[in-house]
Amino acid sequence: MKVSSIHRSLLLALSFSFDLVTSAKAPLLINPPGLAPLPSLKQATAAAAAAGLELGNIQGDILIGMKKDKELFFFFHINDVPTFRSHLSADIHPLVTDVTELLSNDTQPATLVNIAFSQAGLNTLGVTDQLGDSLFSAGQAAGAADLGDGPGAGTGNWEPAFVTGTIHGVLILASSTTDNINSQLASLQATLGSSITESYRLLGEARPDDQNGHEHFGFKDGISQPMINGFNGVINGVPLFPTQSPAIDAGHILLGESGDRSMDSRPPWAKDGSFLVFRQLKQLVPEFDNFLVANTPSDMTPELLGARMVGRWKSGAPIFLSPHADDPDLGNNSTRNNNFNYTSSDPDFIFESNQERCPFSAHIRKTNPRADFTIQSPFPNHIIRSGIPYGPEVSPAEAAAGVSTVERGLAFVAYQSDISVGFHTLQNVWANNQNFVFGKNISTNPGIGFDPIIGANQGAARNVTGLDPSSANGVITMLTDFVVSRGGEYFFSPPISALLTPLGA
Ligand code: N7H
Repeated sequence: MKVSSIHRSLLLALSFSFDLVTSAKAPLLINPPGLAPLPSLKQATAAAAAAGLELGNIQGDILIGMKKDKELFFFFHINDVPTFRSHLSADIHPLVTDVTELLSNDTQPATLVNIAFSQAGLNTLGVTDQLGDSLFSAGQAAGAADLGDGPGAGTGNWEPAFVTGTIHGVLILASSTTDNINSQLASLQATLGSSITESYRLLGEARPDDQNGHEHFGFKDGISQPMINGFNGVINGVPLFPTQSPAIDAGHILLGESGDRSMDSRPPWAKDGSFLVFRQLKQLVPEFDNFLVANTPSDMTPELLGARMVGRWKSGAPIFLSPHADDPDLGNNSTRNNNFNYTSSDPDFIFESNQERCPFSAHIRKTNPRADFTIQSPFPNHIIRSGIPYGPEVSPAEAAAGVSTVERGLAFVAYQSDISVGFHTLQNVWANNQNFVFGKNISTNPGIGFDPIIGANQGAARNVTGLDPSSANGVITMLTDFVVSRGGEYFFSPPISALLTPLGA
């Protein structure tokens, strides 16, 4: 065992024995009913052994998903490279939380610590190896207009810190309390001193009470995630969670693993890292609610219109399985709420044209077309979503006026091994492209419109079809975006070993 591994194991054992003599601590992760299941530590260990995956070298946030309670994104700029590199090895490396630690309350730290670097950050650290992803290398601001962000060159609504390309890295701190996060951050800042400066920070918080696990429009989020071989996918030919999305090879998310399309061009030290797409997506909640009321066709309710825009009811129940009314039992049941692929055994159901159960443009169908997508099967365009809501609840005054006066939204995080195949295809090629049609629908449905939730047209109007089940070709024109990009950055979340070499010193 390497010295660094002994150090990490010792810390883990100490924190574990400390837990034994103190009262039960609050779990680090939330677990609202209906969210994508995590494996037990035993299941994950068996899956990893079968697939040859080293879960202890993978940063925890990559495979955990949208189950954080409080989460701080602390963006930083490196001023003093030698000092930062030595602290990265000596002080940050032992703290970084791996996947296995998060799978049991006994081994979870009080605060998850993960770290990732932009291309500018890797350049600053003197790491010259190319990771093999041109979007990562260019940085997110360079492609803002391409993502549909607007106005103008794309960065008009962006948070200034994201525009300049001077963010070198992000520390991700997550816990059950903001006090824990603040004390972990204070300790890290005391250690790192002036070797870094803060560029920007965003605090995410799971919503309270019955909205726990729901994003700000009110829909349960984090339900559908790809199952990963070597973690929660297929073990020795048997799916661990057979009613979930089909399992994909770990290399769709992790560099250098089976399924990574650019496996041969990755530097060896980057194996088991993942590209982290961060986006601060502002949500105009009272405006969205008003839009639903004002635009509901006479044969629908605002709730149904909203559900058809998303593809799920607020409870998480998929409209494809429950097309006429919400079904909270279905929404809460993770063995049923993701068990569909838009096909049906009903002989009257014409798959190529039927939008009665779910519009082709619905957000979850645009971003994961399931059996619609026959051009390539299985298709490789998958991401693990690990974001969290940010900003306060809508106040009674905002709801009454129908106008947002404070910012709230989704701190969107997506992990994948290829940004172009993952996030960028979902946003640019599918959500923003009103003429994109999936394999099964090519002949009958040219031009299904934008994704009504995240489809973006640089602030200009967006047409959406299929929202009214009785008029599939009817067009609803959306003059306002209810999700507005405030920018972001592309990062690389390295394997934990790389924090020693080549990133540390
Ligand atoms: Fe989306 N929403 O509340 O409407 N998303 N999303 N997303 N999203 C999903 O299945 C939402 C965004 C995906 O496998 C649900 O977890 C909001 C971006 C994918 O069936 C809900 C924002 C991208 C899925 C939302 C936002 C994606 C998904 C259903 C921004 C990628 C899984 C719950 C503020 C570019 C699809 C669930 C599947 C699901 C919402 C952003 C992608 C409720 C409000 C930017 C792949």
